[in-house]
Amino acid sequence: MMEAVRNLDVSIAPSELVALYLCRVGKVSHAIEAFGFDVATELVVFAAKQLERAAADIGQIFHLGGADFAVLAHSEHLDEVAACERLLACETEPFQHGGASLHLKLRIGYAVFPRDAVNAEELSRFAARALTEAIASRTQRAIRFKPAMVLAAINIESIEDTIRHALDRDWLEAYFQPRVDAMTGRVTGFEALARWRSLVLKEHDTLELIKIAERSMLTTDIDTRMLRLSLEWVATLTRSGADITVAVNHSARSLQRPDFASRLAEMLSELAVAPARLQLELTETVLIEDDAVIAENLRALHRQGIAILLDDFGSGYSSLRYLHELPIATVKIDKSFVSGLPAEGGSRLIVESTVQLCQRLGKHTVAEGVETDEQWEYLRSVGCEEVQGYRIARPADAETMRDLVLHHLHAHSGAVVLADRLPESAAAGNSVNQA
Ligand code: G
Ligand code: MN
Repeated sequence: MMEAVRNLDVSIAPSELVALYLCRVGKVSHAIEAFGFDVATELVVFAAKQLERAAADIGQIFHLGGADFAVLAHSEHLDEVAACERLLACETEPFQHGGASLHLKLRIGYAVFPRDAVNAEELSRFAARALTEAIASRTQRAIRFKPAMVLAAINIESIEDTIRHALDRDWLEAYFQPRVDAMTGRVTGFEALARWRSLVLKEHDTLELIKIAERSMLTTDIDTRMLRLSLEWVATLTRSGADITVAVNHSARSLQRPDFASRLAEMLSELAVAPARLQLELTETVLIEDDAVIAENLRALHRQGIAILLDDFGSGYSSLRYLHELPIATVKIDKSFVSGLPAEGGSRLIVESTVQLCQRLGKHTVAEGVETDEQWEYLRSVGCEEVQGYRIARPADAETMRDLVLHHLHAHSGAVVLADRLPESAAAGNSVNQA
């Protein structure tokens, strides 16, 4: 029978060409659940025999434990693709048990010395990394290691550390970007956007960082920090007489905390900010989590008078049922639909039907990523109530945006009107087309 794992402590001569194939037999846990441990063990033994036969003219085979096997091939003339095919061919013969037959499901990750790895230790680590990819893949059953796989893995951990470090040092900054009434240019609210002072983090795409932070619950810390910065900002401006609101992005993770709404209420009273000054932006993923705690938190926020904006609408799995059932005041149409306006027929169709749907559901619509006059005018003509984007104002740091607000503040009404930013036709008093 094959050797055990400790013998896989391979020594490689520098001149050699060595391939290490790690092979996982799938469906073993399925077999345990369906037939019990004994049958699952039989399945593994069956797979071992099949693999041993297939590996005979490829190299040495080892059982690594559980459902994992390794084939080590020392050869000058190695065809890795053919070797994988031969191993995968074991799937054709089914495992028989009491009249039921089960086809093996194999996944292979492999790496080659010296092209992929510089020593034996790297070779086994990198092959294992490739196996993880193969197990996750829907389309490929055998995957060769690529350097990008470890780069991604290393980065994720060091990025998590960097985010923690940056939070500890107050390197998270809130930028603000206004949304305005599409007709009048009156500021309807600001969106708070996270920006990092850390040079390393600046290199990374914000969305990518949030995804990484989401894996480790760091998003809740980021959300809380952004919330505080935003409320402090809005409190200062409110004291100067500005009638404004601020919308803070929140991840599903934050909304999953049962005490979320009560902690939020505490922060509002601590900073003396009226709940109506705060809005929360949530992405569709928050809704598709279909989580009772999230739904309850959303209702509690609604009762407190905090409006919910649904972000990036249309970019993911828009669930119309939740849009209808949950207290969502405003829908933000994703900028990917705005960028093609007004020329692109598909975008027009989506934007117009979203606006109509929202009107019938009694919700406001905001278009994000508005960069041109044409986009703005088109959106206005189809009844989209608010616009946000570079055309109106780029996101800016707290101080810059505060100055802009104070500059455009109507002292007696508290309204902030960016009339000087309206498209020419609107500023000249041309009124809306009938949609
Ligand atoms: O997903 P969300 O809507 O929160 O994304 C906001 C992001 O979009 C921010 O990073 C912001 O800087 C960016 N953004 C804001 N306005 C525009 C715009 O007009 N065009 C583009 N391309 N990006 C924008
Ligand atoms: Mn947003």
